[in-house]
Amino acid sequence: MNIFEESKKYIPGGVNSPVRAFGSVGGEPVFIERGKGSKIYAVDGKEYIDYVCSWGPLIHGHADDAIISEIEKALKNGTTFGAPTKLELELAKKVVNMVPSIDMVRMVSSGTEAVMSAIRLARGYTKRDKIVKFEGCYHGHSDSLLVKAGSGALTFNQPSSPGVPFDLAKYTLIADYNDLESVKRLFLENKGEIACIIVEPVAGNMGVVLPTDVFLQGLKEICENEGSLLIFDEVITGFRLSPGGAQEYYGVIPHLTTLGKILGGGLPVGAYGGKREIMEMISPVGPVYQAGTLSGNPLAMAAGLANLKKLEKSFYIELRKKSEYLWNGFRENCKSLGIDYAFNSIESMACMFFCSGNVNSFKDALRSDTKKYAQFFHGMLERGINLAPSQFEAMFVSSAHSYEDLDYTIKTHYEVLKSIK
Ligand code: KE4
Repeated sequence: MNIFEESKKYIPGGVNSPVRAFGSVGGEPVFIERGKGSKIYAVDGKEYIDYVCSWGPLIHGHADDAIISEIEKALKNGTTFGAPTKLELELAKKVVNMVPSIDMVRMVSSGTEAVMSAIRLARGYTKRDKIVKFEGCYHGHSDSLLVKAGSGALTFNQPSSPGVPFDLAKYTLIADYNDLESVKRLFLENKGEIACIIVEPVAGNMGVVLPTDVFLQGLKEICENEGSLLIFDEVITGFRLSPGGAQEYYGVIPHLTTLGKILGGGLPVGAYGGKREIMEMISPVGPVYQAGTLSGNPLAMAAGLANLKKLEKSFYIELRKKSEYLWNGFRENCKSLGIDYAFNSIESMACMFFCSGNVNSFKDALRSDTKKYAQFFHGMLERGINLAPSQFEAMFVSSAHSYEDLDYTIKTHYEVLKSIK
């Protein structure tokens, strides 16, 4: 019996997060033994150039020396105390210093926990229950965010998973990404009842979809006019697009921001933060409750600090050069093969959709031929390139990717596209 078969006996689907099971691309997942730099190595020793980067955290690549040594240093003092430490203060100060919207920040242990807490805070602060999210955006698996647009006949939206109470789902309103009119309609229909809008400022869970020039600022203005809070879910874009994430990149400052992934340098960390007046509603200062046994634990704080300390402006200039080199290589390949697949990229994150035309919305993204993507995915994997096992994800470049890696990837991208044309 192979590892995957055995894992399926003890772990649902053999994985601890569904997307890893290769459900949407078919085949069996590769079990990884170790990683270093831009590479990961399977249990059978096979080497892959990795563009999943653990779904975003590893902007410096796998087992970065500086991050490992800071974790080792912290480890010698113990793993967790359940009491405040200086490391938490240092990382909090670093986040406040880097992220424009954040005066105060609370550490948690995942992006889901950060979003769940930020939603509760927005509801507590505004004394309103309804929230607005966008179809195609993913914000982790807390109940209020596992909601999908109800079919026409239904008055209310529906849970997108069993186990989410129908009565809870009706407080989650669904708008269309990049469509301000769809948001305005919801505010008209739910006057004075909406606590917040939560949005991925660059969508990374429907593939990569960029905001239009007016979208983010438009959301901010709606929230300001309606007394609601704008939450940027920057679990992916935070520290990815610039030191201050998408809000610095686009110059639109939300009321609250959720963070994760890069913040933890590869260890479990999430965070939410924002204006002091709002954050002081959080226990023990204010009445909105939130807590966590391992929140701010020293190992994760040490990893996060080591990660963020290397994120100077010059880092992004270098990373952008490498990323654009790869994205241009992909675009050239499509041109010379006479293929007009949509390709969305921003800085070091991108997605190629297996459909023609532009992809500026979730509806556009759904036009993609996911079977073709599956063929492409396996073609690249066979040739030693690890991409997300789903069309509706992003690929990431890290500072550890060499130009040799990028050249090999561009060459292989051409070969695989040609073979499945
Ligand atoms: P976690 O709870 O998985 O740390 O974060 C949830 C989350 C919140 N917000 C955004 C914008 C996110 O992208 C995520 C999680 N991202 C997915 C991949 N797109 C994680 C991979 C997985 O689910 O295994």
